[in-house]
Amino acid sequence: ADLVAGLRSALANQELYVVYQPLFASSTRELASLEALLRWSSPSLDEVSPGEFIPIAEDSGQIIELGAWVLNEVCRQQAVWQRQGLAPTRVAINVSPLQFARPGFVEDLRHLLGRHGLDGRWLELELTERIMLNDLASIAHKMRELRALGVGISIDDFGAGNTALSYFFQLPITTVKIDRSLIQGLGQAHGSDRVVQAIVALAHSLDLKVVAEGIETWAQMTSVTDLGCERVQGYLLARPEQADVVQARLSAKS
Ligand code: G
Ligand code: G
Ligand code: NA
Ligand code: MN
Repeated sequence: ADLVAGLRSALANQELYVVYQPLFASSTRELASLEALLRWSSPSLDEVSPGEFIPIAEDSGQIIELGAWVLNEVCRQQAVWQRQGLAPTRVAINVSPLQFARPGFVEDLRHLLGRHGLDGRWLELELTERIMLNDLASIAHKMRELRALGVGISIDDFGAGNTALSYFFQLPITTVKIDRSLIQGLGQAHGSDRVVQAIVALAHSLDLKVVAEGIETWAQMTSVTDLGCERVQGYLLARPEQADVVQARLSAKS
């Protein structure tokens, strides 16, 4: 299938939408924030997963347009929810390294926030270690500008790759999301408990919040809570949900 041509018409024909997966406080299980996840419902290809089309969009350069669409869509939705008087809740957005590397990235985001009348503190950007392909000084500069807008910055899929921890901790990040593969290894012989413990200790020494992602069992839930992860996310607790389902959660919270 020609996914590149498909993506081109997806943008034009409104085949893209965003779902939101809740994150919870591990101690109280209260809703803490949301992660926006892109979906593509193609009439000819059915549901194509982002795991499939994001890499293609990165190769073709379409990720810039797609990424801009997601940012706008999330800001629009946030503004709608806030106008309805729902409890303001932060939404995290996955950002491709190519999108983040663009010279106008922060300026564009500033304008977007202004256009939607949204305070930057209701947004968070999720970046992976692939961001390190860029020059560290320029990454740090952009991150400082984002923090000045109130925008949170999390490192996604942390522990999945082999970038030195020390690199990340020179950057003004706010949150570390521990990769699902480490969570799945908890409680097993030669498991990842000590690695998670070390990440949590380092993160807390730098005042960073820790999210355990990919929680699928109560055993994992208990482990990560005991290990000091303050936020949890995963199919056990909630799947990615359509905006109207999330809206009901927000109403219950207000
Ligand atoms: O939602 P799902 O588990 O199928 O996502 C698969 C991958 O696609 C994940 O790595 C996720 O971070 C990524 N992804 C989902 N939505 C977006 C998006 O809006 N932008 C980018 N750059 N990646 C996304
Ligand atoms: O790379 P990133 O962490 O952004 O990937 C997010 C993807 O992980 C989403 O597409 C989401 O559907 C998926 N996901 C969320 N929770 C779970 C879970 O508990 N188990 C698994 N296998 N995938 C999950
Ligand atoms: Na993510
Ligand atoms: Mn992740």
